Amino acid sequence: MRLQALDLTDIKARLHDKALSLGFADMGVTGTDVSAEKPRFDAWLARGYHGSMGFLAAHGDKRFHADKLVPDTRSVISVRLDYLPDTRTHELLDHPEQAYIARYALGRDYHKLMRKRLVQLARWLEEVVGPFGYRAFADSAPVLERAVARNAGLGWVGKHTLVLNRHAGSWFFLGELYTDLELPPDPPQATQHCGSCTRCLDVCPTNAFTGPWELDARKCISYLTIEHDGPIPEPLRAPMGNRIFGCDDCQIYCPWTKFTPHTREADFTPRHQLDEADMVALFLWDEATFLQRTEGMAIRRTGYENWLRNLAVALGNGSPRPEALQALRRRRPECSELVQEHIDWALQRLRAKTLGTPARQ
Ligand code: B12
Ligand code: SF4
Ligand code: SF4
Repeated sequence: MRLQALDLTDIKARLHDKALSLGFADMGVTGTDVSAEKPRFDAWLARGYHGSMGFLAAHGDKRFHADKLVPDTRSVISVRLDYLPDTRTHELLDHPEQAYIARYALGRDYHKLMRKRLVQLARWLEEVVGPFGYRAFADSAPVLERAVARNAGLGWVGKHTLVLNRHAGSWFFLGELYTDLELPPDPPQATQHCGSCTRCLDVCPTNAFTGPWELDARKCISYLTIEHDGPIPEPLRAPMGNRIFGCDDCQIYCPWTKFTPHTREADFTPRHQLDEADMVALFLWDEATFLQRTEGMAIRRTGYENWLRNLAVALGNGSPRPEALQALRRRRPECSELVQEHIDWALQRLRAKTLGTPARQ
């Protein structure tokens, strides 16, 4: 069907309303070309900042041209979905006996929910314009989601590299619909409102930023606790504190996150009180409990061994309370070599704290 430009402007406005009624916080439209990002992206890869995330180095040029990933794509619809539940954030970081899990991961895994919603949006559009080609993505394909969102006018890329805007901060997920419809594009977000602020760079516990807008992912706690298998480099263990899955510090202390509304998605409500969980209790979960309690959640993807590894580090960063020492000693014999090494590191630190001697980092 050939639609007139005027119709498409009207349809886009109705599509925007529909997106909001489906629970998205905002929607914008952009074209297929993000090749302006290629030199920056390639330089980032060349420095090895992606660590073991080989998927970022794969897929050739598909990331920079939407129509190379999905042939015939003419417009990209970009959406954002607020996820911050009504829970504590920075307050928890001062309680080493409690585990800090990134606030995005406390409820249902967002990937499926986002894609399902995007397909609902596409089906609505199909009812209006007739059959058209589309594909829905949310963190599931070689898409430069942040550059796409900025180009679609949803916000600016902050110095912490996340997309944020003045009404919501950055506590939202991004998703896209690639379509073969030629929808009128929105103006890109031209101004960024970070100004002279550098708070995100200053508060990062592991100093993972090499400068504004550039992150060495290998040092980021999110990478270390979720994406990285194997031992956590020793110098980065102490700064991890009680963060056992992901990290939010660069968002928590950003002045724009003062304006973040709490999510309206019931699916993002924290499960099993994981927003305030006791570290020792989590460490004592056996594998069956881990699998059962994390079913349908992003946390499950890190795997049980990495879960225990992360908890061992966080226990070592806590106080030498008897329950922590006992739990570490009790579980040690049944753990893998990798986890045992992290338990030994933790026990050594806790012993040093008991004796008041400096611990090795
Ligand atoms: C790999 C990845 C990670 C890695 C690397 C992060 C990174 N900064 O690259 C790790 C595991 C560390 C990570 C962590 C997190 N992630 Co992540 N991650 C991704 C993923 C899969 C790819 C990102 C990527 O391509 N990185 C490579 C770098 C080089 O690209 P880039 O930062 O996008 O930058 C490009 C452009 O934006 C542009 N650019 C960037 N800055 C600037 C500045 C200027 C001035 C200009 C002109 C251009 C420009 O140039 C770059 C090169 O092309 C995306 C999903 C996706 N497909 O996009 C989610 C994604 C970025 N992650 C997300 C989230 C929520 C997180 C965490 C908050 C999770 C947590 N709480 O633990 C943290 C935040 C850490 C941080 N400060 O980035 C969300 C971000 C949503 C948002 N509001 O922006 C995404 C979009 C997933 C989603 N669908 O919602 N993540
Ligand atoms: S998520 Fe945490 S570790 Fe990663 S860049 Fe942000 S503050 Fe640093
Ligand atoms: S903390 Fe400051 S520099 Fe960082 S993203 Fe927020 S406003 Fe920008």
